[in-house]
Amino acid sequence: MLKWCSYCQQFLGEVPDYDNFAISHGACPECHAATLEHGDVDLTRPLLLKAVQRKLWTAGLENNLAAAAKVIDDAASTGLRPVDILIGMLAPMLYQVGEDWKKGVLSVEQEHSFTAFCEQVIDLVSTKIKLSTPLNSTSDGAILLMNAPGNVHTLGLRIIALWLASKGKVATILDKQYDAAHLLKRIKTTRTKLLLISVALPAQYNGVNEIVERVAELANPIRPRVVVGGSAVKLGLIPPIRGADLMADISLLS
Ligand code: B12
Ligand SMILES: [Zn+2]
Repeated sequence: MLKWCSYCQQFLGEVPDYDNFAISHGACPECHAATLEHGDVDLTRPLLLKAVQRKLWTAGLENNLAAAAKVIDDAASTGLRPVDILIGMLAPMLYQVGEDWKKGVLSVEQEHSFTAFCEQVIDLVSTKIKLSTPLNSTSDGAILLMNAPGNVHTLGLRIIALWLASKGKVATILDKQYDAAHLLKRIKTTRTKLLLISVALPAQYNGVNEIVERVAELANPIRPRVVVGGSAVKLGLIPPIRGADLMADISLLS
């Protein structure tokens, strides 16, 4: 489920079940403290979140980018962060599209059209985030993001890079397949501290395992932390990988 703060409307992360994309409400630590103090509860907030989600879904089905831009702008004017809309609404919509496509509710063309729409929404939000990222943002050391060998699902990587950017962390997406030798060289030259690998299908497990084994051969100060996520992890389809942490939700990283 998708947990949002009912008060300031920040996306707080996902909670099990990870294949249920209903919005659940909670309070972030700041708002929790404030509600204990003042005791006031604003029930209009959860309603607003659901309306944003519904309008965005309709815009996606109609491939209406202008409508999506308006939904995002209107939501932003009430305090919703565009990046939270991506990670807490758009990403789960893509999951829903996958389910609907599997059940035959959506055709392959509709699935492709929705995916292309999401690419454009990410482009849109990407410009907004670049505008609003503080200039003095710092990075904890290089972060590299890559797909598991053979994984062609690219939207997740883009959303994660934007989410990290919103936290002032610069992450580079390796957009072509690197062989292990190139990857290790890149890790050394960029002093990578964190390697994030995205795996969509269980069949991509072996390729990830091989990469993790090679990274594990690096000496300690050079060796980055390796975190593996993606839909195969979220849905519990792959076993643990020695030398890497499996993480269902990127917001667990902070
Ligand atoms: C769009 C899509 C495609 C597009 C991709 C286009 C593109 N440019 O990305 C295309 C048509 C190319 C495609 C192809 C295939 N797809 Co596809 N696809 C999808 C769909 C509908 C959406 C994917 C997506 O973008 N999701 C949204 C993103 C944001 O989610 P995400 O990648 O999981 O990332 C989030 C988290 O997992 C996490 N995360 C991701 N990576 C990482 C990494 C780390 C370190 C961490 C911490 C977190 C993290 O953060 C992200 C933000 O929340 C999914 C449905 C689904 N359940 O996701 C199916 C889906 C993933 N595809 C599926 C399949 C079967 C395929 C194909 C094999 C064949 C097919 N029939 O379409 C091929 C082969 C792909 C391959 N070799 O990798 C299946 C996988 C089934 C399974 N569990 O094994 C799914 C689940 C559809 C389904 N319901 O059956 N696909
Ligand atoms: Zn809050």
